Amino acid sequence: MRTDDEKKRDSHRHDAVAGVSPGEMPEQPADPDRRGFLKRTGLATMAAMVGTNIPFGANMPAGMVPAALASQDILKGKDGLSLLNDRPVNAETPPELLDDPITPTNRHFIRNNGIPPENMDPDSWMLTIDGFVDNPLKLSIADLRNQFEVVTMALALECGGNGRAFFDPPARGNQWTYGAVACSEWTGVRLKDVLNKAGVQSNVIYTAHYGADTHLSGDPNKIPISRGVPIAKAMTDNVLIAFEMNGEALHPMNGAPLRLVVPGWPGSCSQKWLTRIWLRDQVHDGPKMTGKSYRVPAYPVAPGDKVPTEDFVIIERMPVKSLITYPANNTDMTAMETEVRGHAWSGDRSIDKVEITIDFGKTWMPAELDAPVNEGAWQNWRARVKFPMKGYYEVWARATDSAGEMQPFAIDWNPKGYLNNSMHRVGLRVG
Ligand SMILES: Nc1nc2c(c(=O)[nH]1)N[C@H]1C(S)=C(S)[C@@H](COP(=O)(O)O)O[C@H]1N2
Ligand SMILES: [Mo]
Repeated sequence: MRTDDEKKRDSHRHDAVAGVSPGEMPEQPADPDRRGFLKRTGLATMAAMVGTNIPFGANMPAGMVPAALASQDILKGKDGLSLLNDRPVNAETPPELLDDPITPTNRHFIRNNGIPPENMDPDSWMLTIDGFVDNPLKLSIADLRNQFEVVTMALALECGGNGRAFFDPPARGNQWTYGAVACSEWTGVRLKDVLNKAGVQSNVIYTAHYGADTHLSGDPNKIPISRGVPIAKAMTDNVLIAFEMNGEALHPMNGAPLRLVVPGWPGSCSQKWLTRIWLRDQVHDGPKMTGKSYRVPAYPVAPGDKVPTEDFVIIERMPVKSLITYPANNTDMTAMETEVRGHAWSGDRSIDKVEITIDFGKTWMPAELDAPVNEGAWQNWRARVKFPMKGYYEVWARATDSAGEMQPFAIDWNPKGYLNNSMHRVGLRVG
């Protein structure tokens, strides 16, 4: 039995967790071992771990993890990401740290809806393929490697809510700025090949994806997220069931040991900690598929408009967008010229051109643009700019895709703050 005092301290602890209302908090912490460890850890040990004494340590609620340690631990194997939330973990990458043509694992953002599983053992991991298939399959990761062609592709993943922070009126949810996007190199097997082996029946219209992460509430009957895609998308060549990221095992926060990678569509389609793909004869209706989740109004709305739920449609491809990764915003530079570079992408399409301006959009110059290394990868671009005199400049970039769609200057507002593909602006003090 816990004493009242302990209960009070526990509820205090819950109140202190960012982004989760106390009502949503589990009765039991998700990671009892770690909690137990910290409970047994005295103030002195905690002080040693943070590297100095903790003057108000006696006031710390029972079981509280010092925030400085929590983020180090959560962001282990990541470098320079900003933590938006620690329960669930959400972290984005500042644009200037996304400068590499292929995003290293330590710079790949994290977007969790629930609590990652404790067991991520690749040797015992099993993937089930079932529903309307001729031969339901149960495959280990070794089976996937042995029975199907293993491919490596650079694939762009962007959260549907990337850029939400710039909506006005604001939209609730993670306040992503620019960095919930990445293009790492993924190794795995084509989803299409696995589905063909299972034998997709003619009535299948949608996939349904399941992972091993658990609901924030701690309720084992609830799952944090289960999304799917139309079967035609699932059968394209660049949708992978991946077991390696940049030539190594997946990072635990990026879905180890097995995940889907569905490039060009909202990141939420790319189920992490993947355990099951269920083939359905209806549009999937799992958590975060229905209501207003990952949906936008079927028609343009004015900022602040209330839109009835039945007028929302599921987001499919992500819109044309670009990012300036060099120089960083707010750079003081002595030289009167610089290279400007970044990436551009558009779901299921390629980029035709990227243009930049240094005069607030009066004149635009084309950037040099690379072809994608494969379908589904972002495209790298660069330009040389000369500044006519000392002063403050903004570099803006805008991409146009193969269907002729161009990034807008201003946000196309929607109630949940998805799909912000407005131009990226970088401010520089020159000379
Ligand atoms: N099982 C599971 N898969 C998931 C999620 C999740 O919470 N649980 N989040 C999704 C969302 S919303 C995004 S944007 C991507 C993010 O992938 P990343 O964390 O590897 O960057 O994972 C998707 N897959
Ligand atoms: Mo997402």
